[in-house]
Amino acid sequence: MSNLVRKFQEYSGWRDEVKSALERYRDCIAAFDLSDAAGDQRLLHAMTRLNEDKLSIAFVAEFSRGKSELINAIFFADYGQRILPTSAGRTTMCPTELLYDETFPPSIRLLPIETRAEAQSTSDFKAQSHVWTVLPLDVANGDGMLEAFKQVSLTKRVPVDEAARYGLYDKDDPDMALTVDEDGTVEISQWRHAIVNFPHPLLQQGLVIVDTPGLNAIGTEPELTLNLIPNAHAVLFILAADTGVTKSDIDIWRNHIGGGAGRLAVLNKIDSMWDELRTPAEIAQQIEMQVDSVAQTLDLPTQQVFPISAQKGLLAKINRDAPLLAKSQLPKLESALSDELIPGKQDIIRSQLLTDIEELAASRQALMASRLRNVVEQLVELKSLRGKNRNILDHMMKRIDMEKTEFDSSLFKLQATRSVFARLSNEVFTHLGMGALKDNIRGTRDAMESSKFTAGLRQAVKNFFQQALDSLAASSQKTEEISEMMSVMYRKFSTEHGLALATPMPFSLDKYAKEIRLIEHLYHKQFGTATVLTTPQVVLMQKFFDSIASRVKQCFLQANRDAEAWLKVVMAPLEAQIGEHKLQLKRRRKSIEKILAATDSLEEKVLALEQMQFELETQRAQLTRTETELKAAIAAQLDSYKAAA
Ligand SMILES: Nc1nc2c(ncn2[C@@H]2O[C@H](COP(=O)(O)OP(=O)(O)OP(=O)(O)O)[C@@H](O)[C@H]2O)c(=O)[nH]1
Ligand SMILES: [Mg+2]
Repeated sequence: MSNLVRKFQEYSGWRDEVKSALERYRDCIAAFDLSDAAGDQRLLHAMTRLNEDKLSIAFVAEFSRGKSELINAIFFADYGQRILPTSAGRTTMCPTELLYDETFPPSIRLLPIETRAEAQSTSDFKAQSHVWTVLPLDVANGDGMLEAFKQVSLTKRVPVDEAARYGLYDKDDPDMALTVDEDGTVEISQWRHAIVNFPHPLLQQGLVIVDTPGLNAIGTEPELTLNLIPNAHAVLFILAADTGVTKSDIDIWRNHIGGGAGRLAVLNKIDSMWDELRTPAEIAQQIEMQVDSVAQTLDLPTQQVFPISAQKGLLAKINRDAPLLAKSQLPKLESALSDELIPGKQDIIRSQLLTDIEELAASRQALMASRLRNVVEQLVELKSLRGKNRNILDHMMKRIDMEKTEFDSSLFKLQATRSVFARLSNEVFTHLGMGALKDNIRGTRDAMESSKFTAGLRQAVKNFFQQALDSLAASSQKTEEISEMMSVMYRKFSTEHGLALATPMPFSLDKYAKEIRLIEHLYHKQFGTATVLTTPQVVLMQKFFDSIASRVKQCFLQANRDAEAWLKVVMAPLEAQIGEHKLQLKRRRKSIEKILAATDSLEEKVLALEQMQFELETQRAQLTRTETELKAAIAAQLDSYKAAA
């Protein structure tokens, strides 16, 4: 088993542990009657986070550098043959995602290239299953699988105009002109995107592999530029020892990858340097020199450039040839990949989970504490009645009634707050709502179409981003007003009626603003600042806008969901404590009534309360224990990284 596979399994194991600890905590909360809408939602959030946790690795390079071969070598050697097609020249023609979604049968889903003529991005099409061609995948049959995978390299010839319409042909590019046949056609990919649903053990555990086509596909497929590559947890950039670093390699590196966390450079095909007439030391030195030169060109430390032979690595794994596998240096890359990928990913999800849990736990503890306090107070009150006469009991009744009147008048004031709350909630959505965004998208498309000049086009896109950010800012202002108002209410009920309320659940739309700024940044990187764009570049820019619009739409949808969920629960702790307090007042009154009517003896009542106090204390201990266990499960280090940490 490779290092990568082992560590990935460890990571999945950690996730499973956290899931069961979370379930135990949820059961404990439910058993002690401590759940409420806000808490349930937090728990669901954390659970979904764990269930949908994906780790994605993208393989990016010019054509024929060995991306697909490397994927075969790292992940699919157990099948005893190549799974992804590889060959000299261009092979992978469309971006290919390998993943496993158990709600579908194993299959290859293919998006026809013709969809590029429409104003929708690949992500938009993902929700429209009828547009995709679905081929079943017989995973038991290796040859059948190989045949199905060949789809990703299918091409077809279309007239130049048609290719131009898809944004795949640039008349002004002399290199492209060379590809036109006598009959005026060019070769284009048959598919725009492929999603392989494949029950491979690692994919089942949430790994997503993205294979990309070389040859400028990155620049023409906005889905890659704006989504799959920037969002990948690790990106492997592949160069080949036999071609060295070419200008187009450097362009891809600079424009789409660059250094940073989870970005690794691979120098593939070192077997082309295994010259029998040289000593191993000489060969090693040559490889080292090439690594140095790659590191310098890419402006990376040499330790971040991995010399390997994907092909020999694959062969060695299939033939169980350990010396050859070591010589291919593939295991070193696999270790580095898992070290880059897994701890970083774990840290991210860990800190998100802790945020979810900290607040939930604090509010559950507060509820438990207020229950206990109520019982203790009641005990003190009753014990103070020992040996007291009827007059004093009457007086106590009056005091409780007075407290109730005061509380009711606070509740009455809360009504007014509720109506302001409803108004502000509506205002959040006038800015954040999908209607406003759709108008913005439509307006931008119209402006782009009618603008004759590059400057006009740029301005339209610029306005689009600005407007989207303004909407977010306006909604944020409203949610801040709501937060402020709720804080005032929380404080009022805490100080005036002794309710155990901390601060309202915080809320922010910042991460969406950040994401939109990132998309804008990627867009700028792609289109630079050239003052004049050629017609094909304009077509491409429109295609990009489709993807931009789709990603911003996703952002807004998520922001809407978050805001709705928050609005639903921000009142919940207050409501829960109000409920508790009302019940408490009622109980106190009733017990004095009973003592007055001599149906209950004071001592019996005291005993019952003492019993209740004991039970609540036991519950609190168990709640704390389950909570500590959950936090420990989240904080646990993976065995492989313990030594390092
Ligand atoms: N000698 C040698 N050949 C390799 C190695 N890795 C890949 N190749 C060969 O290089 C050719 C291209 O490999 P692919 O995996 O198809 O390259 P790719 O980067 O996926 O290329 P596209 O799909 O066209 O973008 C194939 O013939 C591979 O067998 C290697 O380590 N050594
Ligand atoms: Mg390929």
